[in-house]
Amino acid sequence: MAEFARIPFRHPLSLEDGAAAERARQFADAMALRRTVRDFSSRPVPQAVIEQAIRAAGTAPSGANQQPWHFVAVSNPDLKHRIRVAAEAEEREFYEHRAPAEWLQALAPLGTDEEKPFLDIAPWLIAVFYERYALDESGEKQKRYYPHESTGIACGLLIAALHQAGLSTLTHTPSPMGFLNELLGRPKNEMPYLLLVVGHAADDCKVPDIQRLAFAEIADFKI
Ligand code: IYR
Repeated sequence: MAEFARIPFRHPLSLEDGAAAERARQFADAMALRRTVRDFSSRPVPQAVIEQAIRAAGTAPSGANQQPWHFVAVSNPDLKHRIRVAAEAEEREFYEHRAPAEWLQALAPLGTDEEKPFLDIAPWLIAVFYERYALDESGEKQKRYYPHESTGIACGLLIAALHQAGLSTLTHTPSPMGFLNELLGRPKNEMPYLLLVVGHAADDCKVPDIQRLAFAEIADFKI
């Protein structure tokens, strides 16, 4: 394949070092206030907010620029309910049979169980799919490079975009999630990556009293 033409690029911001550090600090401070929530309000969220957040997600870097992701945003109450019923069936299997004791022990402090009322209550569910492979015009499989990493990065941007728009999320991963292909009409070259629950945190929302690792524990500098 021919190489892409090259076009000039300039970062839209040109900051003095001090201003850069200050903006970086402000962003980190804002993200530090993000919490995963399980208690959602049913307060509606305009579709335009979800659209713009997905637009931000779609700017993620991806292997060979293949952009191997697809987002299905669901606000339809019947469809949300069908997702809930299918997710709870998988979760019941998980909690009662599939999960190893060690995994259940790790989850115990979070108090999660197979009941997923938030799938009905939250105004939006965003199902994120990654392409395992693509199909060209002749139906031949085309390889996708780093689809998990690419889609994971896109999800990080999505979560950050929603947080800064005043919304809360829950990164929900019912397993297996194959039912999402069926309910949402996605082809079988796409695998569900996660189900992001999106909305306003409930007024009486509570979150576990957990801490993030100290900075020194997550980073080293070699200068
Ligand atoms: N998918 C299950 C179990 C679960 C797994 C992890 I890892 C969590 O951090 C939380 C829950 C559920 O959603 O309940």
